[in-house]
Amino acid sequence: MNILLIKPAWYRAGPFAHCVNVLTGPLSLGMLAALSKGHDVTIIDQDIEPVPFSDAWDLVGVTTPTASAPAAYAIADKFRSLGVPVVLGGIHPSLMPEEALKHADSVVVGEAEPVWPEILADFPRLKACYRADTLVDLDALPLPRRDLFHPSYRAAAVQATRGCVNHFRYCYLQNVSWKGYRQQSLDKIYEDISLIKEPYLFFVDDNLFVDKAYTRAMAERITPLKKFWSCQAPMDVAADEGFVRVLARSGLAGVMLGLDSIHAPSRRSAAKYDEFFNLKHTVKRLHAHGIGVGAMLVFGFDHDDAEVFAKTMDYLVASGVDSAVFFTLTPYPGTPLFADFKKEGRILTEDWSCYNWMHTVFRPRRLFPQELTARVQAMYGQFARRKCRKFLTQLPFYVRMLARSPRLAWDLRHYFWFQSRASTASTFLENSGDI
Ligand code: B12
Repeated sequence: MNILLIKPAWYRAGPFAHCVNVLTGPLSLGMLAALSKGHDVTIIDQDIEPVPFSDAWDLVGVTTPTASAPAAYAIADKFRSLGVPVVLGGIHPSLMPEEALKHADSVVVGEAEPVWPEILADFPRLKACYRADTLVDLDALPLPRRDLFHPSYRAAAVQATRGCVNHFRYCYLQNVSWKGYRQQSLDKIYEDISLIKEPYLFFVDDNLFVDKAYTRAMAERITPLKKFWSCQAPMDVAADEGFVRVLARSGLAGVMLGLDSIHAPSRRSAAKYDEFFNLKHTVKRLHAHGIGVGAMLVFGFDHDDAEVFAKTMDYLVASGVDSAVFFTLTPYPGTPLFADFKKEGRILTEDWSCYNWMHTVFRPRRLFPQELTARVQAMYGQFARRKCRKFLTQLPFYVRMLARSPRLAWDLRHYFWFQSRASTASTFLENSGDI
């Protein structure tokens, strides 16, 4: 069979329009390709190349989270009008299978691995819905077909674990049957990484730090492979200096810390009860080992008012973080947060393309919707300006980074020197007719 797998575009729009390189290839599609032994598979990332619409394909599979669902549906509709059957999968179709089915011949709910072989066997008589009822054993999976990815990606996506133990009210994972936490054996992850040519890895794990003993053993195991890697991390990642040393030795180059909010009532409302570690101390410890630190902040919780922005900025700048991303709280369908807002009549739009953490899609308690969007986007410019002024205080870290690896320091210069996205963001808001 001639199978086409597609990741719809999202990079080319909004505040990320300036991104010249898509960071990593779509791991889900690499996995589907690996499960399609004996078939001809093509993977297309619409951020990099146009979708080859034609009736020459036997089967099309499209992956999508919520924000690119309308784009995925448009692609699916076009192929179906050409008579090519389409299977939709990924986070959004898994959460909204009935909606997705309006645009597909078949929808996969949950992890693809248990059902994809069945789909290929059933073809052309596909069932409307395939549900993965069993949790995938990560060691039983084939290695993803990264060789089918476009060569322009800057880093390779890797996944050591799946699932999570947290219960954040804005995360989709807590209610789904494939939430269960699983680890890949150290042998398997070593084998996977040893075959990767790129020097940089991005761990896409839902939460790589659920079991720190595992993470430590994994880091020790991959150290000889001499890769550089980054990942998202919780606030307590640097609580144990020995752990940080092992991570740095294994090539950890940067972490994005999921702070969410510096405002305790807001963190509590997200059911984020983790102890809020001193950010300055965390940054200092990570920097001492040459590890860059980014912070991820979310605004729009019910306790957030106009003052939280300035307080957050002061806190961030004082902490010495290298970069930061600022998000508008986004109630994804399938989360308790969405259910609550819906019940309260606070959802402003169900145009999923706006569910990208950049728009305000609900009515905040203590801010106007447009005000929340504008204030969040303004944080980028403010952070860049304040950080520039603080540059000299961070010089020792850059020097250490350079000593650790001149190549790493050069390749990550944009990350560490942080480019302002303010101008792009404001153009985006002007053009988007913000809701
Ligand atoms: C890597 C990543 C990114 C990368 C994507 C790189 C790439 N080339 O794909 C980048 C940084 C670009 C990114 C951006 C964003 N992301 Co993101 N990202 C992730 C992350 C960490 C990993 C995704 C991944 O590769 N997983 C590993 C694969 C194997 O799992 P999977 O994708 O779930 O696929 C499995 C199943 O879903 C299914 N499946 C998937 N696709 C298909 C297709 C078919 C046909 C079939 C049959 C089955 C199937 O089978 C797969 C194997 O079991 C996830 C969290 C996570 N751990 O999953 C968040 C996540 C997907 N991102 C999320 C968000 C919110 C965003 C942003 C909106 C945030 C932002 N403003 O920056 C943007 C917008 C993205 C968009 N397309 O619109 C949310 C999505 C929530 C939602 N309801 O949509 C997630 C789930 C994080 C979270 N917990 O909230 N992201």
